[in-house]
Amino acid sequence: MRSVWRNLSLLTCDDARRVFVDGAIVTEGDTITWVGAAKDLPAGIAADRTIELAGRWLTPGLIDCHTHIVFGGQRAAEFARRTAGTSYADIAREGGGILNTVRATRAASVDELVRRSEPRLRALLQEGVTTVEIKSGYGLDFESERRMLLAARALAQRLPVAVVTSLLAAHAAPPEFKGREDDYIDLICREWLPRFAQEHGLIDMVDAYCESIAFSATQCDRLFTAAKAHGWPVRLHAEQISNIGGSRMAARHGALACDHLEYATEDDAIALARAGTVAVLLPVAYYVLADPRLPPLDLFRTHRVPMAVASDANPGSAPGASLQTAMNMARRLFGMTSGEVLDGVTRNAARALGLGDRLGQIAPGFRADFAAWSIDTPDELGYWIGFNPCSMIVRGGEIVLERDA
Ligand code: DI6
Ligand code: FE
Repeated sequence: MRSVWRNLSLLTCDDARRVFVDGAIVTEGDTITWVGAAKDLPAGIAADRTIELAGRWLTPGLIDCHTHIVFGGQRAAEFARRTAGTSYADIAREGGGILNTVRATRAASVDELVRRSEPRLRALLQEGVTTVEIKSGYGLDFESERRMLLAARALAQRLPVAVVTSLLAAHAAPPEFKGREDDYIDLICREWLPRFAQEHGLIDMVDAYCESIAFSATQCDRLFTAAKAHGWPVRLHAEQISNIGGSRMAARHGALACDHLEYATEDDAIALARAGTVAVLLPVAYYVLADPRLPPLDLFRTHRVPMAVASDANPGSAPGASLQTAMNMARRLFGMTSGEVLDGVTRNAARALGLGDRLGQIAPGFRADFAAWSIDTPDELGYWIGFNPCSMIVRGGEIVLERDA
């Protein structure tokens, strides 16, 4: 089916960041075949259908490249303690925090996890998100991690969103391994990875939490070596509340992404740039944890580290599920421009998932995933708070959602 999309303005997010105020797109099935100014549409193009967008702005479908939306329970009581002054790290050391969510997640079946998580995924979809990364990491035993990943895959069957999964078994040491982090990493490497590898298509990449309250760079290094031996790309939560060398280690592994990075240094930025690793910025977690330190945006700019922005949706440091909130916070709290933020939720987010040659740009050969916006100017992306101007979502060349905006 050949479709012509017209009467629209276009932010392509392609390599030249082209903008067409009166633009047009041609798609064949699920793929974009032509993009340009409406006046340049090839004459005599035999379209099966023409879709008129009433002057709306079109961007690539947004990509939320870092979420933890599959989990059981909630942590509102901890939020109350944190707003009263107890730190995130102190609660984690007491056995709360991530381990609190682990208890609720272990108690949930796949169906329950899907039921609890589906509204969160729907909220992201309505904001224009067509691809979302979902991590495990609240199971911390083989079967519970597997249930989380099965729930993530099941969600992709229920809603028109592409799901990319990350195994985050190295999120925290489970209670059974308290103080025996090395043994836990060995177990993941020796037993879990080979078992997951047999279940083709369950895991797309391997992630870890490299932090003083979680795993050391050496432990994450071991995990990455094992993961890569099975052919999985790797990425890392690094330098969120301290700097223990995670991002440099990840860069040595050619990691797709390094996430958080509040405590990254200039050497870290140089290493990430050389490796082509995407810096994934998570302003909602920065805001919720009332972080004392900003990620070094100017160093990332100077050294040309590609930057993405994600929701980090999770029950602890980023409760909720809103990429648009993250986009607003990236502008207000991190001083990113609207263009940097848009790149961060499209082309660079795709790259953070290893999908940069097929997703995140409106360009020939890319998948026809679009979000249409009822806005006057692109500067409105990441401007509104708690108001959603997304009015149509197209996935693989088909309109999958329309809403008043
Ligand atoms: N960093 C985060 O921001 C989340 N995980 C991580 O490694 C927080 C997860 C949580 O608090 O439940
Ligand atoms: Fe996270």
